Amino acid sequence: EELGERRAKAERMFSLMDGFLKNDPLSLQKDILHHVEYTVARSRFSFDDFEAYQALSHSVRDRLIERWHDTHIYVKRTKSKRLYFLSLEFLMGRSLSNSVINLGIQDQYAEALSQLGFEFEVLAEQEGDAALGNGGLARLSACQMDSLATLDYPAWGYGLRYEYGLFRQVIVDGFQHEQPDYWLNFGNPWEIERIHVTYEVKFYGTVEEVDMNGERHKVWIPGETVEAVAYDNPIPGYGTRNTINLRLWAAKPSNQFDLEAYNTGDYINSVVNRQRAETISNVLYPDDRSHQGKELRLKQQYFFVSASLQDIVRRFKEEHNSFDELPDKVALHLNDTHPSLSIAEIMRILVDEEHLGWNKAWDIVCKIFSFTTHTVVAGGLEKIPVDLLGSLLPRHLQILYEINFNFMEELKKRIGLDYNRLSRMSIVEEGAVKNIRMANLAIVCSHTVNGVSKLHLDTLKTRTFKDFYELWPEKFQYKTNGVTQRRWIVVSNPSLCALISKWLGTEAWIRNADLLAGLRDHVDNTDFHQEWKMVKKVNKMRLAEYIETMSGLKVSLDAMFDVQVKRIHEYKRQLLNIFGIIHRYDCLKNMDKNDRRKVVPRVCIIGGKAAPGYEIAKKIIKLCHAVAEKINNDTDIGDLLKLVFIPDYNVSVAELVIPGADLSQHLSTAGHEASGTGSMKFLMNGCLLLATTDGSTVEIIEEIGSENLFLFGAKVHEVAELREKGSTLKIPLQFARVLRMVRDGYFGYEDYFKSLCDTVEVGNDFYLLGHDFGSYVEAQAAADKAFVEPEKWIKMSILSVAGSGIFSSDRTIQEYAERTWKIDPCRCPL
Ligand code: F58
Repeated sequence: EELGERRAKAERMFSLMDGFLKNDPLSLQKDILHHVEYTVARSRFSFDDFEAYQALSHSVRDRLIERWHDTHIYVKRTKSKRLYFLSLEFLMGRSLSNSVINLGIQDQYAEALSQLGFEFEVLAEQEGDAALGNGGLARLSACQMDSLATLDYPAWGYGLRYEYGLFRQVIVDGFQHEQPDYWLNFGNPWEIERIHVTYEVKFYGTVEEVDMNGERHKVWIPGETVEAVAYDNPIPGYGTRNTINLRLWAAKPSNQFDLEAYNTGDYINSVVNRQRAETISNVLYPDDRSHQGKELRLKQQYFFVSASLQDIVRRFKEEHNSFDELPDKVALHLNDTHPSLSIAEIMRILVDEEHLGWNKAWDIVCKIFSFTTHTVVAGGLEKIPVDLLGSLLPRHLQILYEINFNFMEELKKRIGLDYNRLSRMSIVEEGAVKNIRMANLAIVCSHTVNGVSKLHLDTLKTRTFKDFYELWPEKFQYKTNGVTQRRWIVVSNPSLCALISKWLGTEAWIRNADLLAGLRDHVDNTDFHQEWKMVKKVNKMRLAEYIETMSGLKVSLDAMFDVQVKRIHEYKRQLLNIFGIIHRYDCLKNMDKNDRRKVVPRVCIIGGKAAPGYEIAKKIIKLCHAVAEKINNDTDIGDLLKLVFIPDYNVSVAELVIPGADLSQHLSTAGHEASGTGSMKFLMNGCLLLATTDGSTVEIIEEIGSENLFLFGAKVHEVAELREKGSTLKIPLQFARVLRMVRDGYFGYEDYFKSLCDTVEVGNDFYLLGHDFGSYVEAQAAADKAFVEPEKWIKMSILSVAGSGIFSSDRTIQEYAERTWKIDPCRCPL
């Protein structure tokens, strides 16, 4: 009887639903107008571009939700093993164009809008960036989510919904200033607030032992409770119905009242205190190096970990009866050490709440975690002071001590009483301040430890994690990073996308980037060359217009557009670039008219943010402006050399800058960039690279051949020895001359630049700018030479794109899925 009633109800619901939403232009128009009137609450007869964008994105969101529901139901029904990708940072950028393209309805939307008197591209510009991350690591997470969805993997991302994303960079008089990025000001149509998906997250308090059914159990009596609310962000795959979820947590005051405060009449204070809870997810830490020892940061980490694991365990228990099945059904990935508290938290859940024995719980936990590190230097690894951790998470500290005790016992059996090594490998660092070493924890518990490039894995094995590699060589792997061609070609470079599809005779490369290799067949075709050249020109025009609107500077399209965009960091050596530009300027000034005619004109473009507390990085930005001021106003030089700093570099700016670049620079001192992903985006856009043999460049060379890029600088194996030589190292005269110009105030601000100059002075030049300068200038000269042979340049450019297929994040994700997570695709049927 009950079944009959349920069936009748279901039939009625289906009859009320008009199937799926329709995607023909007329239906899209109706939907957009519906949202103008009822969601945005404007009159359908009068709405502006921003309101049109809002209505448009709501109509896209409706379509995402349909697929997202279907995917979720399907994965649940098939009981597939799921991957949970835990990351404190996701740099998603804009969503509109990407979603519409992945849904495969961009043409229909463009037509629908044009009939309403709007242009899709103009509306897309209305969207702000979701900048919930710092740099490479965070953008990598975003690319990987796109690939997980596209490849039909049953995966969810988990992260934090910061109310303030990465700061906006404003330049005043050449100095960087930071402004808050309150990105939710105008609403966020891409998220779905789940007011009923909430979990309590606890902090502080004490641990007590109690008797339960004749056994002793540890019970954590927390001192503060905060509520985590889920916000879901559908991530559509391309060429598939699969749409996965990125669940971001926001902190809200808990519903548990502080009764005492209320009863004693301290109502106002108690409400104010509750409000403090929200600060946990308020702001992204803007440091791309470390934020060690900060309580709020630790709170963020645990808040995120606790909410995510409660959610994951709840879902698991709904579908399965025994935790023995956990390793077959769940893979947890630690994107860097930031989510490593998950290890202690899941042990706490299994032992304290689910009452599994310690050994059984540990056995399960060691089968579910994998870990990727994005750092090179051991000094950059995350540590948490024991005192801080013990006060915020007393039970977790006990668990960490127990994990470490067991590990140390096992280690002694394996390596004997080598106390130096034992102390290096211990999860607890002894010393004046005791610390928990998060990387050691992650390695001990993970079944796989991943580097992000081939070279990076070598570094991990021989330096950063040498002790661990010798103990567990089988755990260590590398998965070279990748970027999604959907965002970095299809969305951001539509003309190149069309050209590639035309010459390959297929769009299949958008799902299978290996097919880009087919472009090699046309590398000598002059018609192809002509079209290739036109595409670059269109993109350069777009970039030139942007530069002019932003800075008022007119740049010549005949010049080589030479770009370095990334976070500002000493090891990334933007200073080497600026010194190179000063040298070029100096040479030009000393040339006669005839020689000047032979010079290749350049527009040098630099962009990137400096961490707010990173003084030297901020000075590099100022130097760039000071040099630009001098050069750009020198009428004697004219179009032969221009220098532009692009402020507030973010994903959207990257989408504009990268397609317009002729040459891009990747100058890290060898051995310092774990991988680098910017280079891959430039490569895919047919921009030639000028680079050191570092990070993933090693593999780029393998793919395209060293003759198709401009290499320079010390090799990884030479760096240590060069550093030892210190002040006896031979430095080119040109370098000394440029340094002197800056020191002597040729660009002004000599006092301000003094400490910056000191960092590269002979004997103090840790990143070896002086040593590498000579070969850098030669590589630049080689680039100039190639640029004046357009045929040659275009061939190199085509071969760059043709060799970029392996740097698709689809390949990275497939490797992770097969070798690490052991998950299978689960394609939602139409
Ligand atoms: C970057 N790391 C690496 N960290 O520097 C880069 O070589 C690599 O390509 C990329 O990861 C992806 O693997 C990076 O971006 C951060 O931003 C951290 C944020 C949190 C604090 C510590 C640095």
